[in-house]
Amino acid sequence: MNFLEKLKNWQDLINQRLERTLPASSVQPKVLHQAMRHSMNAGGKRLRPILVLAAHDIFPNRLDPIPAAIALECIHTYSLIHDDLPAMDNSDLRRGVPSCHKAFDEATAILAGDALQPLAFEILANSYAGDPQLGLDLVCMLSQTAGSQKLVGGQMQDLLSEGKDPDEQSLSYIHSNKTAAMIETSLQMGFRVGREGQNSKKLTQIGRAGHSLGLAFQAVDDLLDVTQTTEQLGKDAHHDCESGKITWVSLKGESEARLLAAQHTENALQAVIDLGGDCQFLQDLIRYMLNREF
Ligand code: GRG
Repeated sequence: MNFLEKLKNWQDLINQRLERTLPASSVQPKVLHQAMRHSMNAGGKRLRPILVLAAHDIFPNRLDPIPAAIALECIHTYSLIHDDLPAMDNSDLRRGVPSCHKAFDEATAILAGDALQPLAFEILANSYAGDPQLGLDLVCMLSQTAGSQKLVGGQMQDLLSEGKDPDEQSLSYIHSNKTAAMIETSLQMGFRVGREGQNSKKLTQIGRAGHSLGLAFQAVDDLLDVTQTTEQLGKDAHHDCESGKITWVSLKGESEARLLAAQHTENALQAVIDLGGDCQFLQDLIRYMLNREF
């Protein structure tokens, strides 16, 4: 199977498992479950769950990495729903469809995001109950990454920096915590489920790869915001510059941002190769993420 076929297979697998895991739209309160499903099923790229599967695949074992992958997607999707709210980024479009508060209303969107968070931890606790230490480690990894010093902290600093003169230190903090932390944790959680998961040196090493990949991902995201159309992105294009956000492009310009994306990608690739194991798919995925168009 070539890279694109395997990628598509995994996306389908993740979507099927998400379908089975999310409460049905017919369960009370129906509107809440419809809102959760609206955002979850709107066609995200599923990059973070695929990174979980790719990291598990380096030293695979018989344990199932998909619950860890789905838990990450729940946290990621909640963060997108809340990010789109008028009090935050105020975006009307997400994943090619009206954002959750536009399709429903603000209160429902807040609650849909809220409900996806405990769901992530319930999935981990239930699915890895047979190996309690693994379950606890995964819960710790994901809760730290979703918390006030990573995802939420990065988002706070992003809001605080809006309209201010761009400065490199704030930008690094925002990108490291708002974006790279979730990508780093995706790789670490997938790796933790796998055969070498208790090797702390390798776990740190794959975290390094994830950090570099996350910074590359954000530099590409900043570039796509200025080079692509709203139709191509499935979310509002030119949103960053219009809302006065600091990005690599506003700070350094397009060609420097491109260089940065390539350098971080190279660092991620090297860190992955140094792990040993079968990392071909992950290497292909890292290159694919550099060249993505949406
Ligand atoms: C509300 C706590 C909280 C955090 C919000 C996700 C987020 C943090 C903000 C969205 C804006 C943004 C530029 C975030 C950086 C990470 C990023 C590019 C997210 C979008 O990820 P993709 O492109 O989205 O993987 P899909 O829809 O494909 O899953």
